[in-house]
Amino acid sequence: MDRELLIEAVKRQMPEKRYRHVAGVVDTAFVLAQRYGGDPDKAWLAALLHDYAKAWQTDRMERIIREQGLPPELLEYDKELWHAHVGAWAVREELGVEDEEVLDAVRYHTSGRENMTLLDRIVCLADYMEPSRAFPGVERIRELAETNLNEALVAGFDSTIVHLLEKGKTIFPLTVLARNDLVREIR
Ligand code: DGI
Ligand code: FE
Ligand code: FE
Ligand code: FE
Repeated sequence: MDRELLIEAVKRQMPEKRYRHVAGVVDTAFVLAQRYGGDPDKAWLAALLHDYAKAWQTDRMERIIREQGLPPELLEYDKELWHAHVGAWAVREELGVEDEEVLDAVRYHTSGRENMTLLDRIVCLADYMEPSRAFPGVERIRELAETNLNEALVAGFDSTIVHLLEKGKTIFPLTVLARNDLVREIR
């Protein structure tokens, strides 16, 4: 599918405001790919698709998780985690995306995972720091991202984990594994 058609397909899934975030992630991921030696075409595509299912109804996502063999333990954790896995399933199903690296970057963009690929890291970090993001600590993440991909990403996961702790929420195990893994790599 050509780029214009993909963009139109993504726009149809979400309100305009959410698409502005997606466009910010696309630009940021492209810059990060150039800075850190990632594949700019894959970064573009994974970033465009990363929130494909973000605005889908909760019951639709739940049904897909149950019926399409996605990890059932997702249902025991925050609903905010679901769109990443459902999105990876959906872009294969609906848009014919078969590139496993791109699908993984979509699938793990929220939680992270152990042994994140460079593409996983680029998309996840771009999602944290794209220009329209505003949360405590985002400036620090942008600064770190100038020179150190892994340190910036740890700062991102740390901010999410702190936020979840403050709200008394559960933490999906992959997020802890992702963070530990990156901390060990930095040392
Ligand atoms: O989809 P976006 O809003 O662009 O960003 P995202 O997919 O990174 O984040 C979705 C939200 O998921 C984020 O605000 C925090 C929330 N969340 C809930 N439980 C967890 C979690 N995020 C992570 N990484 N780990 C969790 O266990
Ligand atoms: Fe997301
Ligand atoms: Fe994220
Ligand atoms: Fe996002």
